[in-house]
Amino acid sequence: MPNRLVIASNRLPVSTEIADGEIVLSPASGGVATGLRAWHERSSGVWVGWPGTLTRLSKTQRQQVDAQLAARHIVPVHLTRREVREYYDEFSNGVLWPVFHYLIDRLPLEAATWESYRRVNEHFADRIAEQYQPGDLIWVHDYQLLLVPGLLRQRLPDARIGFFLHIPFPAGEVFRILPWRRDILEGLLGADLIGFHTYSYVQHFAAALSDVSGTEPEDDRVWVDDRPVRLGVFPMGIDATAFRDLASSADVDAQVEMIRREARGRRILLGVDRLDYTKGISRRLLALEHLLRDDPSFRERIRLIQVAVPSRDAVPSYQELSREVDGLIGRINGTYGTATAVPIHYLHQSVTREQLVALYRAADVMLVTPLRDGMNLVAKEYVASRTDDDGVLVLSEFAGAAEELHEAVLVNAYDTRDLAAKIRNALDLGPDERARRMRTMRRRVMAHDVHRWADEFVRALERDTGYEARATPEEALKDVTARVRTADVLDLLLDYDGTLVPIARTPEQAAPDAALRRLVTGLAERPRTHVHIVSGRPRPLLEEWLAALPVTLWAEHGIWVRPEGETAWQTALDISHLQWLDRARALMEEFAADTPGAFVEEKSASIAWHYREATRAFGAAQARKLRVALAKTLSDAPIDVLEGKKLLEVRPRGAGKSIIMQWLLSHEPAPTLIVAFGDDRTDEEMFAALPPGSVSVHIGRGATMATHRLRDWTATRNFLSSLIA
Ligand code: ADQ
Repeated sequence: MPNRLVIASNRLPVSTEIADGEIVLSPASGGVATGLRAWHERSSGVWVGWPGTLTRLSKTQRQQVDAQLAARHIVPVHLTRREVREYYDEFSNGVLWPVFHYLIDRLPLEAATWESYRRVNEHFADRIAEQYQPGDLIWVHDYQLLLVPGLLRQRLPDARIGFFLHIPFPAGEVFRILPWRRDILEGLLGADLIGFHTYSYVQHFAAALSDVSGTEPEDDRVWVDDRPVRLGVFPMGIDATAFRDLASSADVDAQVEMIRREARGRRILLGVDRLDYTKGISRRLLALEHLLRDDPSFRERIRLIQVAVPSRDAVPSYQELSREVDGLIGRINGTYGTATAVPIHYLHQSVTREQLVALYRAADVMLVTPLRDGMNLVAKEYVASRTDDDGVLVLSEFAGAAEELHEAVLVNAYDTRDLAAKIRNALDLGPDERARRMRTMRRRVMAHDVHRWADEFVRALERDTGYEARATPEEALKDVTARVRTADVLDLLLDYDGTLVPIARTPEQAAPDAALRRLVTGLAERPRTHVHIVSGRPRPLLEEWLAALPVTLWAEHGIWVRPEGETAWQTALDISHLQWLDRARALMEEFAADTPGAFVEEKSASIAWHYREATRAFGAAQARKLRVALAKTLSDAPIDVLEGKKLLEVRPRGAGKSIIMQWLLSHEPAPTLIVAFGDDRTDEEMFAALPPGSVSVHIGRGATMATHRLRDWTATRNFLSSLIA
């Protein structure tokens, strides 16, 4: 039995019409609707969305609509006219759409409708939360609902939430323009899985996170506190078999025949788009104009059929575009038409699926030339319909589909000259070459269809979030408490920063508070218990903070030890050969001077190069170079070069928190139980060296070899307090 799937999208998979006073719901034919319908039905879940403006309907009619929707497991989010204008027209389509498609000059000077956008996203989150049952998977769609995952996370902390973006995620530099950039990222990070059409969009999203919120994604995930948010590539497909089958139907055959006859020997170019300024229709027309002007023979040889579905008529820039396209077509037809034919046949309307497939099959060259497009399904529909292995696809480099359809004739859709040249190339391709390219693309489109897309996303969402750590969760520490109670000699190894106190920006902020001092003293006063504070900090600081407490102090990751009851520090490692330090320092300082934000930190027997304040990519690149330079310069020295969080460290070979174990086992009384706590890479070295039967506790998220895990430093303190009681 699959999990129930709760789908949320701005529009619903049905459209509402009134025929003879009766309400009729008919299935919508869009790609998303087709892809998800199967899951919607199979999982007996619900679909939450806006049913369109129903204010023209009477109250009884609206109740009828709601009842019919309910029968189809659809939950409507009704919006007022004003909400539709502000949330949908002005904000989603007037602000987000152009920015996500890199058309930032289309941004209105002032967009005051963010509040409305947020409120409607809240309506959606409320409706979804009402429907939610434990175990459900929630799948939220697209740019109209960017805040919904975060709003849902507040309402349903444990829900499994997925989000898919159907449009491009723009480069970080472009995304940053949005005044609400932080809110948007936070909204998205409410999800467990965020899906994009292409890998480039994932990279852009990762860069935006790093630039805007300083969150650093690792490979395919980013951590929000201790919750991983996975980022995935799910290129959307089409209902490929439906297109293939329709393409070979007799009805379509007849229509193809008609379209070709009507073209009277001219080669047919085809454009099929929503009338949207991202689709590159105007430049496509200009390219055609170049062809007709530069080579008059084309006037008798080609015809463009341009189908444009009216779209978003309420948004002013769409009205402008409509006028622009009308004007261009008028000019070109007026100039290059003859008494019997015009070069452009323009249909400003929606056509049926059958007519669409007939056009695809009749077209010698399909022009898919958006300036930006998340994926572009028209390109795939054309390929799936060409069961005759003929036809050429001219495809914009800036469509997500270009990352999959390499055999298309790829074009820079901004460059009208390039476009004209590529149309010529396309017309010149021989039949064998056309067949070879089309066959390869068709195999891909048939295999990666919309059903596979939906299945893969839902499966990924279902899968465990990949908490790759082997540590058992917090509750399991109860067994440890019992073992601690009965231990003859207990040694507690406590890392300091991140384990007992939160990670702080400055050393002053990391100083121990009174409660911590009491806690550590209490632990040390337990019978047969030895407490070790094991830190990477230098000796003077630890002394200042903790010297008065009855504990053993370890500084610089175990290089120095100050045993309980003594005042002098001893070295736990031979550090009399530190001649390499000067060379390491010189190199690190040179790199720091060349890398704004980077700095060198020196301790008594080690030296580190920090780059957390440097520009992200530059800092990382410089660190890679420095690593190579260090390895070369210090090849003869007894050292290790370690990589930490935004730092490179050089230290004596063999140094590290693992040293502590040799010391413990060679000093009386030897422990019968060791329990070690830590939060970072240096603590993993300590865990690795623990004798069998010891307990290791990792604090926080992320991969670890520890046997147990605690949520954060407060949980560590609570647990330690329970050992005293
Ligand atoms: P759209 O911008 O709508 O989708 P696209 O992917 O091309 O762009 O889908 C358009 C759909 O409308 C196609 O299925 C097409 O057949 C249909 N269509 C277009 N013109 C038509 C006409 N005149 N008559 C009938 N049908 C017509 C958004 C993103 C895309 C992304 C999809 C899916 O902008 O980049 O591919 O979502 O994620």
